[in-house]
Amino acid sequence: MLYPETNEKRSVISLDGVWSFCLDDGSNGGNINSGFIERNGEMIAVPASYNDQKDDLRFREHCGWAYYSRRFTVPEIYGNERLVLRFDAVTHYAKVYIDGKLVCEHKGGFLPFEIELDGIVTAGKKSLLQVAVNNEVNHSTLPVGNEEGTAFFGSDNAGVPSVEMAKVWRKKRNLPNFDFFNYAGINRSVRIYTTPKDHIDDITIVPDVKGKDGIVRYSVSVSGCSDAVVTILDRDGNEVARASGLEGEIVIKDAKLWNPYPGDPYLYTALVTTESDKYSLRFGIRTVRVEGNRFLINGKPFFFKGFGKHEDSAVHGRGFDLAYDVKDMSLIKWMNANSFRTSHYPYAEEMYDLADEEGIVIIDETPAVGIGAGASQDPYRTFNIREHHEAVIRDLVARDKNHPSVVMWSMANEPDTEHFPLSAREYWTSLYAFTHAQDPQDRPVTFVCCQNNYEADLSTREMDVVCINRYYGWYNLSGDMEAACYAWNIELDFWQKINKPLIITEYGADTLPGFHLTAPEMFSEEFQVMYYDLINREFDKRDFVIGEHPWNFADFNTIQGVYRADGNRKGLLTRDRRPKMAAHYFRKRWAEIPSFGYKK
Ligand code: BDP
Repeated sequence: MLYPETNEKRSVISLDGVWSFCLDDGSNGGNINSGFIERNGEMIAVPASYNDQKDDLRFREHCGWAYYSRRFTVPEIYGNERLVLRFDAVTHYAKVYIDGKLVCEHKGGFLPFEIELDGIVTAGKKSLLQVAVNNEVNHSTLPVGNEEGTAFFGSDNAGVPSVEMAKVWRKKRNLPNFDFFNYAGINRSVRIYTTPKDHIDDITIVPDVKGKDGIVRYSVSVSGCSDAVVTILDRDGNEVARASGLEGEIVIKDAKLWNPYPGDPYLYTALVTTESDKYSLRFGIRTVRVEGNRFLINGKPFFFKGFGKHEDSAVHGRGFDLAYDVKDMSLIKWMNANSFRTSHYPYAEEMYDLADEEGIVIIDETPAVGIGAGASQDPYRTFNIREHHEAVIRDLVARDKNHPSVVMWSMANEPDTEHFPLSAREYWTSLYAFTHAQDPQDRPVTFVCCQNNYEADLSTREMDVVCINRYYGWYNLSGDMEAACYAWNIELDFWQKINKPLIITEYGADTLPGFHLTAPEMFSEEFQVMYYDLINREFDKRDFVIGEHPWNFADFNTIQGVYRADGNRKGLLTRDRRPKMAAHYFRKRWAEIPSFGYKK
């Protein structure tokens, strides 16, 4: 799927701004009741989550439908163009109405969807756009919500079994099976873009390297056009190669490769023109491959220094904020990191563009978090998620396939693979094959595991790279770093025998900025540094540990509960991006660890 672009043939009309908004009172069920919306409408900013824009628990805790509404007019000059309405992300379920007519439904809160406006909107005439948004999470959504009545880290049940408690709750509520706030609404931009009627639908680029040359296999899908010319421009805009045809192979002599930070992330532009349309796509030439227990980028062993992150900031919630994205990129480089995982959902497309530009490597994750955790029945047989999971992977790959920064797909975070190991293995290995088949670049595929009984888990070892989240020294063996390092070594002995590359995708300790101790105990800044320093020394002894991603880049908001004071505090940075001592610790450590060749 192409990102909207303005050029000689196309233009973009932004529908971001202040919309009218109201929460459902349970009576409308996602259907548009214009009287209700008009009576209750109040101002809301788009894009942004609605939860923290108002000073009222009703917005924070809302569960169910909410309605957005605004009017727009497409300028008359676009009368002969194809018009497409694009939502970059609406969380988690959207019903889109134009002039009272339902024109689209979309499930999944983190990927774009589009509506062709031909026959629905007339240029020069005012239209009414209304969006019903549902934020419910359950056993058929990704991320997964709990249906049995237990909130993750929640404290509602005060001694009463939560199943009983659920019966007496008067209010419908979400019980997320994940540890980030269930921010909802129109979280990313809304636009109408124009293209000529005969147009380019999609472009796929598959780069390779042969000796000194770059090889670019491409395909262009079109509607109404019969041919395409692909011109490759270098960074300065000079033509370096050209081909015609809807698919083909282009050789770039003495190509410059896209290299991770602090190397040069060289980007070329593929300028695609047809009889009527034009689109320019930036891409990089690089290879990605797993060999033995190495992760090779451009044939060289790469070491992942970076983070699990979140899209999370004050007021915006999970709403798109370009300034935060630019700032985060700057901080990633400031800490001498080279990578991050889009934990626990696909991020805004603009972030991947920045990563391409800066040479920051991405592990691209779906929103499949919380599958089965704590479930009493086999989730792979009882949850209705497979079809949706495949749709999300298909759309994720279709959106992000051309980004050089994306080097691996993560199908999920922390599913249960321990209690129903055989059906888990069947689910994950078949989804692994499905994901590989979707990707024209055939990047490595994984999911992120967090099973205390890792020997019982039969799925993680089947992935291209073993990714594990572990909290020895925090949730278990709390504060006892000697025992934590011992436990790490027992586990690493196990993974060593599996003989695959391993990335520690999460480890961390909640830390209150400004809380200092001379003898480091939990929650102090000194403890966080000690925790990482002692554990990292153990990782350094193992060649197959090819990456360390402390959890988390920054403090973030989550569901309230006895484990959480003002959110999850495991950030190396505060929520407003100020460094804790551990940020300085990693900045120094990673300055001495090269992106390539750290582990031979
Ligand atoms: C991990 C989860 C992550 C949590 C983290 C924590 O993957 O989403 O925020 O634990 O508890 O298990 O801090």
